[in-house]
Amino acid sequence: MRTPVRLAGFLAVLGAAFGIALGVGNSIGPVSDPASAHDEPHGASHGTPSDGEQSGTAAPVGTPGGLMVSQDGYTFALAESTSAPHQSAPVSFTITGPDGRPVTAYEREHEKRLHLIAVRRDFTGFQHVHPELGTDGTWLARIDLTPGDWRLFADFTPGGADPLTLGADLSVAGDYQPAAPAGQSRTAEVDGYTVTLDGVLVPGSDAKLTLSVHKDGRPVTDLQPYLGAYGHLVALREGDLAYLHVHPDGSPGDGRTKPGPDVVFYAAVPSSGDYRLFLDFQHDGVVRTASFALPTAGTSRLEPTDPAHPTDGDTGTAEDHSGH
Ligand SMILES: [Cu+2]
Repeated sequence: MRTPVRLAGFLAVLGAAFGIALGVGNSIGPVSDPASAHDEPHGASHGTPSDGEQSGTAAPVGTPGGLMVSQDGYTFALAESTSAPHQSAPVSFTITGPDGRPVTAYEREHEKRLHLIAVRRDFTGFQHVHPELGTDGTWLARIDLTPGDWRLFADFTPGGADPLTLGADLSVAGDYQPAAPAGQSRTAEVDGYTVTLDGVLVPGSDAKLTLSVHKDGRPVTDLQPYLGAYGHLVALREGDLAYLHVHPDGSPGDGRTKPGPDVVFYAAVPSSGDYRLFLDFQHDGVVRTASFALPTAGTSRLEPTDPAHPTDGDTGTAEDHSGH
């Protein structure tokens, strides 16, 4: 029996059980009850139409989120497509609906009506903010913008409609040097915290990713819930910034999920390639972001930089890491 198939089947069951299959497509309606939203993360809402039939090798159905500025009649309309570099720069936009008017009714997902992710295209900037909604449907966000090409992702669920992630470009004036590719990076240092990532991304399958938070060499066991979870993970595909919002396995207060040091996610990336991952976590009242670079199993130019994950393995390497 081929391990990847068995593993994929196992994870598919997990994904079905916890609703964590991340993925693509928007076939299933929104989770409208905020109290249950964390127990039914976006897998329920972003799952593929054929979750139950998906094999370990099948590519997810549909188009990943964030690649389009307009989809299903909804359009992410930035007031300005250029900006000066600025700390806490005001960025305003609307989401227009099928009737052409700004949407004013949203479902809450993870305690917020809209999640705005701003990423500089060379991955040197990442912010996850929650803009203010005006009564006329105009959103106002504050983002620290450095010169360069930015991609903004609006992750939201219009009232009575399916969840969407739309993407729009924002050019920030000024000279800049694009950062070189990161190489594989499974350890992040932020504000004295060390966060490690264990797991292997397998295209089209739920892959278990374990993020482990330490501070001063000790495991952090009192992570605080942030937006109803001990961590929020965004994965972006290098090359086109396809957007995947990944959610943790388990939520605070469910009787089985510990507040660290490990936070477990299941992520199904849509293709082979290199991915950047950004983890938001909260401790001592501060939300911090740890960033990682990770190729899919056995495929990437990034992989040789990490001898612990040799390039000659096929997807069978998933077995080596899935048991952690
Ligand atoms: Cu958010």
